[in-house]
Amino acid sequence: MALIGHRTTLQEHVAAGLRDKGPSDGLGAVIMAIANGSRRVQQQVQQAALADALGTTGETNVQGEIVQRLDKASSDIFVETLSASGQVAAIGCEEIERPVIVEGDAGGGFIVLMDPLDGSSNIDVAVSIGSIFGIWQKRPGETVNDDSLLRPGNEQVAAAYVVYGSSTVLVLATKNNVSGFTLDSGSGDSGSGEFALTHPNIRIPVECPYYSTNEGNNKVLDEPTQKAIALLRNKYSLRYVGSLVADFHRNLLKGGIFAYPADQNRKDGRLRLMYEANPLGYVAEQAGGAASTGYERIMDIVPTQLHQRTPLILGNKDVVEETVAVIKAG
Ligand code: P6P
Repeated sequence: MALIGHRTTLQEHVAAGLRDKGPSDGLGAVIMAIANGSRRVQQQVQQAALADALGTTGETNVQGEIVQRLDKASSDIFVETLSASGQVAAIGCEEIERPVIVEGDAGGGFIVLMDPLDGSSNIDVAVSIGSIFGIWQKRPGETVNDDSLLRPGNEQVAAAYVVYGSSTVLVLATKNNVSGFTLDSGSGDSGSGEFALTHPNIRIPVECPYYSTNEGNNKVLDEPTQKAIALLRNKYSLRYVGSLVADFHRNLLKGGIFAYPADQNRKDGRLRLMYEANPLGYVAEQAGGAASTGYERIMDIVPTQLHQRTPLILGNKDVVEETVAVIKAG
């Protein structure tokens, strides 16, 4: 039996929440395109896990092909669903070097930057992975080109991520609202295939039990950053699965801070500004949290390259601010 029962669906939430929002009217279609794509990606992620079991026969081409295919397959799925929405003018994607410009009148008023499958290397150890989306509104009358995608995060109109874990949860952030929807995939035909509202009005908790960072990098951090991480280590419990969406989702719901600072080997940090830090920074801020490079607000960065990287300190606002203060103090 479908588990939806009386729960609000994503479709209903979007229809009610975005109705008569003027230029955002098409935003609902963009969000549903993300939802429809993530339903298909979730199925592929499950199959990949099964294929990986087959892969234990040592046929690395199956496992390698599946994972490689899965990154590209996820990208293809979301490019397809977003383009078909009729509301997207251009798409930037971690898997695609150049922006996808949706030609002709098929293109709409929105620009989407995405990491279609972040952390796919974790599939073969069954660790949660995710998809991340930042959504901007095309400038009025603009004919989009590659530079149209280089917008600061503070101009986003919405952001979303999907975590493919013990359940599949789509978290949607619009102005002053962050809500989570769980996919009722069921088994076989039993699931409704709908995303049901399970986490209404998410606010990142004031308490901060967790910090998430790769402690293996500590030796290559500069001294001020080492000092900041030491303070986190002394105060909080370490929770780090090495999958950005999973680490962020736990911290968003339970309270916590995620830190991937720059280091000697990664002068600009490891994570990507446009389709990781900006969207998750938007979600964090709309839920009462914060996102910083350690020196400035992530969403104030004026991007120069589609795939540029950034240090990222993300989560509970007070703890982000304390951490930034220690780094800045030198
Ligand atoms: P490290 C996954 O490959 C990823 O891009 C993020 O999801 C994750 O937060 C980070 O890299 C983990 O990096 O260096 O700790 O393995």
